[in-house]
Amino acid sequence: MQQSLFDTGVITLPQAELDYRPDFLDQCSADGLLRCFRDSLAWRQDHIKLYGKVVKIPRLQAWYGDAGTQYRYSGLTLSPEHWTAELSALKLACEQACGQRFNAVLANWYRSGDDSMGWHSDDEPELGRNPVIASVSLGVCRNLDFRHKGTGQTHRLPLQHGSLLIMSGPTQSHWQHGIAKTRRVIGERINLTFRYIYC
Ligand SMILES: O=C(O)CCC(=O)C(=O)O
Repeated sequence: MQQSLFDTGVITLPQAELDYRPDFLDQCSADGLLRCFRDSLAWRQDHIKLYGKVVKIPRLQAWYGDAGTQYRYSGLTLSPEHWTAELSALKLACEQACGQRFNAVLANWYRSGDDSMGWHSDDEPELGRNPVIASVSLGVCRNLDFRHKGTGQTHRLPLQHGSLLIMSGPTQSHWQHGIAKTRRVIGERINLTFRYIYC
């Protein structure tokens, strides 16, 4: 796995557009938002069917958005909770950073190194072609791994507390991404991916 500990700004990978901003939020705001989201979002333990068996997804998640935005994956459909003041403010900051409107956010809470997210692309039809995804990370640093769908090339990007990663252009068509389990990490992490859902 190719790894750069110091990726910042535009990350050059073939058929991807990635812009990583480690200092998007200052320490104090990032600490406050981590506490606020952990304590106040409508966290749910969802289940999916995997090889015919119903299993817990290995993290908690929450879906917020405008009326009518739904999140569908692996046979699961989430209806949106109403925006909170803190989520709306963070959405606005992401919109300003990306020059793009968002109308929904998926929040994931990785309670420890045992929680993870499997390889996938954010390529559901309701995201449209070449979606812009703004990904804010809070809490312990976890590695986001990328794998090219054609060549198998990989890249590892550690996502720091308070950082913003913007994925855009053809990234979702050509790459998968995921968060592997780790024995190293004991702390928690919350990630928020702001999206625009066509509904
Ligand atoms: O936790 C992360 O950084 C990844 C989240 C993600 O892949 C997603 O929400 O689709």
